[in-house]
Amino acid sequence: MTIQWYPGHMAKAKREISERLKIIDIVLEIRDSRIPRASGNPDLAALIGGKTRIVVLNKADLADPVATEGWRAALSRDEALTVEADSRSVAGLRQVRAEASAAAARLSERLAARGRRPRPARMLVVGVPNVGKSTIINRLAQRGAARTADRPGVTRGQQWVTVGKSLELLDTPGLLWPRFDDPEVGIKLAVTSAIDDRLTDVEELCNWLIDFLMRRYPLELSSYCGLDSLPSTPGELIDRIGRLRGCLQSGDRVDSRRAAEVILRDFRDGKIGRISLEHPGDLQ
Ligand SMILES: Nc1nc2c(ncn2[C@@H]2O[C@H](COP(=O)(O)OP(=O)(O)OP(=O)(O)O)[C@@H](O)[C@H]2O)c(=O)[nH]1
Ligand SMILES: [Mg+2]
Repeated sequence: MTIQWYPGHMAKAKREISERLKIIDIVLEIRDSRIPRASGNPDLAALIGGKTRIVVLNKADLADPVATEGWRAALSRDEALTVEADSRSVAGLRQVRAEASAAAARLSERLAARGRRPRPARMLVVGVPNVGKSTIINRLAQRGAARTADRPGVTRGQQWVTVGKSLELLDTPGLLWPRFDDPEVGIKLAVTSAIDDRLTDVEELCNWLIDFLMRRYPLELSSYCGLDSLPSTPGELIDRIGRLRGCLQSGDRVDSRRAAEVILRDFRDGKIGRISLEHPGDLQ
């Protein structure tokens, strides 16, 4: 998961995805519901061209449901059919499965209308690191239950798994590089664990997160730290939380690095609440 996106890596990932796309009909683009913009890819639409694209807002269980519904509506209107998912459960992927099957059915109707031989639609899963690509592939494929034979003639040795009657899933995901047009994108990806903590400054991430929560989710933040009123700066609040959680070093001082790690972990586990770091209205 530790990936530094140098231009060379990006070019390679782009080539790999373009290569795989040649035989693909449907692209399942996985985004993180907490950051639907930052976890999107600026070049994907152009790479996909006229193929069917379905955007999945995954980890919806961790995001603010009002924001997610707003994103779902906005993205469905402006970009591509968008559904939300919680891929930890079968039920959480029901909508994804239904839309993918519907897209496959439309493809076979189109083939039939053109007098072509019907065949299963082929789907590829793509997304930024750690967004849930493998979890979704395993769940859609019900791994082990319905694996199709390797078909080197068509796919040069790639593994396909069947999903329903008329859909096949390529069982290796395509890794997307993030957007680079906005410096906050990197911070948001790191806060939601799409970038390894060893490559970032956890104290800076925590400061950014607490500052955001103080402005946008003060009630959730108050109840998380058990305080009726919040101090005026992120630094003071992190200090308070560090003290409450026993993140202390010699001289009874708060170990700010440990405090940052605890706070980030709690956020990622959903313990601060269902929080979205991007809201559809923010862009207007
Ligand atoms: N809460 C929650 N966690 C999820 C969801 N989907 C996946 N996860 C968790 O997110 C982590 C990453 O999931 P993966 O499926 O490995 O993600 P990936 O995109 O394949 O990651 P890479 O292969 O590293 O790029 C795992 O700990 C999953 O259990 C979801 O809908 N909700
Ligand atoms: Mg994976």
